[in-house]
Amino acid sequence: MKKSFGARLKALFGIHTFDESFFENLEDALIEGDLGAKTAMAVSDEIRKLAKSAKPTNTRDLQLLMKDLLKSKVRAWQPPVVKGNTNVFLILGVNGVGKTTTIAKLAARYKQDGYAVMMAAADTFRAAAIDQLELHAERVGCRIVKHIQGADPGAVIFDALQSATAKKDELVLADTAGRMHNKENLLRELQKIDKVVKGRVDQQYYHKLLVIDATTGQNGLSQTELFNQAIGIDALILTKYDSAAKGGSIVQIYEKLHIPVAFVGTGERYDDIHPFDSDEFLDTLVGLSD
Ligand SMILES: Nc1nc2c(ncn2[C@@H]2O[C@H](COP(=O)(O)OP(=O)(O)O)[C@@H](O)[C@H]2O)c(=O)[nH]1
Ligand SMILES: [Mg+2]
Repeated sequence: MKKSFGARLKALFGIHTFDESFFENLEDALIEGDLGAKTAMAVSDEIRKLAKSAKPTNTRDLQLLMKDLLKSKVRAWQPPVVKGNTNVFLILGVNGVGKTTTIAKLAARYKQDGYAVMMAAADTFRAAAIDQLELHAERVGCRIVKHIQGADPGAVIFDALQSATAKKDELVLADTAGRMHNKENLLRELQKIDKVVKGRVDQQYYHKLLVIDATTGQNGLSQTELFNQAIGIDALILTKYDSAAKGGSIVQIYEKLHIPVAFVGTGERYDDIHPFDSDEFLDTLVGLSD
């Protein structure tokens, strides 16, 4: 299991004073924490400077310093869901990151909060994907609009939005494919879906949420760049945060693309989803809370 960043810091501090090798090791620890080489270097450089003036004398001081430094590099933001309107969350991400599971969790959460929720099965690539979503809709007790496998996802979304308007659903959670015969096909398909939604839903009620898996580390950035370039991403959902991985990739994503984090997934149960809390996230990342 990957040692937590905080544990590494503590170990580091035990061996070294703030000498060159300390900062080199710190940089390595940051890279292993998925902050990315560039961010890791910038952070360790800043800490080098700060350490000169602030003179931390123990690990906790250093952790607090680091937290302070990282504060401007993460942002929490939850998309608003406006009652009495049809709001749309388009849930995006590569295969296996947890899109369908996240939709089930969000459906349960917003239903509990009193919203009329509906699911749209626009991952038509595999029949199993539609069945999986339908099972969740039954369990959560919400409506679902689906077509058959291989159907045009844009048409599924079109029908879903029409039905949502007619039945006064307030939140449409749209599942999408994470894999197709090739990447270009997938991105083109997502652009088509995006156009369909934009044509029917006002921008303030439409949010594109990219799911990234905390355990895939650095890939989070390249995935976000890809989807963001294709259709624009409003916020991230970080899944599998219950694993050993602490999701440092969201720091480099925010640094590079200024995309905030909306929710964090912490398991497979319906209530294992939480609004992202940047303070809590940073405490865990630098090891202040373990
Ligand atoms: N531990 C854990 N597993 C998750 C989480 N979110 C999703 N999963 C699991 O990840 C796997 C893929 O999820 P799925 O929703 O089918 O991914 P999709 O391909 O993006 O739709 C499933 O086994 C889920 O149970 C999470 O927050 N924590
Ligand atoms: Mg799925």
